[in-house]
Amino acid sequence: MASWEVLGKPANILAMDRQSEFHERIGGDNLAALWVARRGMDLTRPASPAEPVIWPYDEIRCHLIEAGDLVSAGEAFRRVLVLENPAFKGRMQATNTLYAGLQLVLPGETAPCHRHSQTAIRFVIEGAGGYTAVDGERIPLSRGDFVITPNWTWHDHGNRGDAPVIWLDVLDTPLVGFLDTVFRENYPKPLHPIIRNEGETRARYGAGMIPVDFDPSQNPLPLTHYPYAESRAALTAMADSAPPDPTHGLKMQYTNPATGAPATPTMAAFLQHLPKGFIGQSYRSTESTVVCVAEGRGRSTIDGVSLEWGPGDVFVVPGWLRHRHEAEDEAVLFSVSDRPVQQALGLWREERHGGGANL
Ligand code: GTQ
Repeated sequence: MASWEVLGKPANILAMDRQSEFHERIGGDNLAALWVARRGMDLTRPASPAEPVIWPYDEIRCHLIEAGDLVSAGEAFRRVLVLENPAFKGRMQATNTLYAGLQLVLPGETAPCHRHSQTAIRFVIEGAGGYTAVDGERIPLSRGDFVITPNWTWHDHGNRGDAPVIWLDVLDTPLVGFLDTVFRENYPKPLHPIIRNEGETRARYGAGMIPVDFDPSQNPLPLTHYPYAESRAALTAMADSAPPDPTHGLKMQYTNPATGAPATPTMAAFLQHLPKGFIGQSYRSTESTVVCVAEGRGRSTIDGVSLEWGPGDVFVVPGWLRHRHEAEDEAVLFSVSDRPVQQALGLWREERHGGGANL
């Protein structure tokens, strides 16, 4: 550069030129200048790139049934339509930490056995006669049932009924991937042999008792099946006996019966009752959440975006965005979030705002 050009520039522009030249040059040595890299960033609060987004069940179901014509569960391994947040196009993420998908198993089909280091949560949206087999025990699935596939357990699925079975899968895949801890293995045969009676695990761990010498370190997630009939009956009884929380309605967390901890180490699951006509107060917390509508119709407003929902719809509430729920009819929401990870690390925060319409 000729010296008169340099001399013709104001001093601050010159300094900027030198800084960016410096920044570029040190980049070659795998270095970055913190004061340049952070320029203009708001570091005072989380800013999730995830968008509030809804997948209407009628639409996804249509595509899923079409997929049922195109590919068998055996061929596909898992016949799943992935719910991809537009903010994470091509990355199979509903939120920064959670994967979500809708899985279809047709009558008579089975989906082959495998295991992986991700934990899976399933919530049954439609159909009877479906089952998942976890480490050789078949768990029969009805609508609204919540079932866990703990990480590194063998699992295959099937449908013994005469109608399609559809459920929501939520896995901690993005988180486990971020930590570079992904392992996966196929079982040498299509199905794991049945080595336990149906209902055995629920009998042992689901009746408010625990074997006398139970050691949680040997069996960190003893209970894997939470039938809707029981969870819904509990919500009904409580909703009849106590006023709803102004923000959440009546929100209950599924727990590990042996420890009282959240349902899984990485993902918490919740069932929430909103009375007819409920208008929730606005709220935010740092966790990111996938919600599936079990019953009723209503609307959630998330960071000013209004999402109308009905049965089977799935939507995302990204972390730290103000939101509130409104129920037209009596409604029940099932949801999964990454709260246990944030709480274990001392990072979880929440903020209540008060006022029904202050978004
Ligand atoms: O059912 O095992 O949606 O492994 C994604 C990965 C379901 C499953 C998914 C999986 C499964």
